[in-house]
Amino acid sequence: MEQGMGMTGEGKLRAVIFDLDGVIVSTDEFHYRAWQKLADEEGIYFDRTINERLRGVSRMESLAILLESAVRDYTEGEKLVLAARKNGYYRQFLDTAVSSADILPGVMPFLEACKAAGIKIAVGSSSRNSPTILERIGLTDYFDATADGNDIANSKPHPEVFLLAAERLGVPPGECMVVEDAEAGVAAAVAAGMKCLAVGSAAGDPRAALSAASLETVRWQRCQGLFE
Ligand code: B16
Ligand code: MG
Repeated sequence: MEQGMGMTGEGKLRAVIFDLDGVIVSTDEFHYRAWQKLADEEGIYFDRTINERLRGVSRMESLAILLESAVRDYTEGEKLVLAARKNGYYRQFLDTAVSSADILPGVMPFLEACKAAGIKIAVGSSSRNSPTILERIGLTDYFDATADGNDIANSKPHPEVFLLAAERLGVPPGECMVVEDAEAGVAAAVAAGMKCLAVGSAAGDPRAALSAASLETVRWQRCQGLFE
């Protein structure tokens, strides 16, 4: 069940910015498997609990978290090689295992309802693989704007990717809502001056204006209510 905090907003809801991995598509599982494979090969302890800290943060920052459990130091050059290896494993999953069947439950009806209501939609993702993922799931050109890891200098929890998405939509931050599955993403949304709907792993985050297990149980009208 969705739970709201009844926060008062500054304007109308005019745009929704969606995180990609873990919100629109279940690629978060493939990130996990790729990091786990790398960690196993390197003899570094890694598990799903540590993996939760990687949600929404950049590739190199994710590697730094993984290397906290390493028994030796890695040079900057070695780190770049490890990150490239992990990305290679991840891209194998993208190329062979990801399709529109991996779009998460409730996503397409929610997106369609936003479009029908005249609410603009964008993607705001830390991932540099975002264009490939959108192509794999058949949603290239579906959104009014996209901003991703290729466009920004600062990854979530910095607000840059959401502010850029809002700018590309031409909508002020106070009239945008972000949908996120990561702690870092909820923090980024709040730092951008946007309300946040937390789903999946982030559901229940006290900084979010609304939480739900998935988009399946949320109607956009409920989100609009946060802005009235
Ligand atoms: P890449 P999001 C994030 O995407 C993932 O949640 C995070 O696990 C990943 O490390 C990051 O993208 C960078 O991804 O290695 O593909 O550039 O959740 O912001 O859509
Ligand atoms: Mg995510």
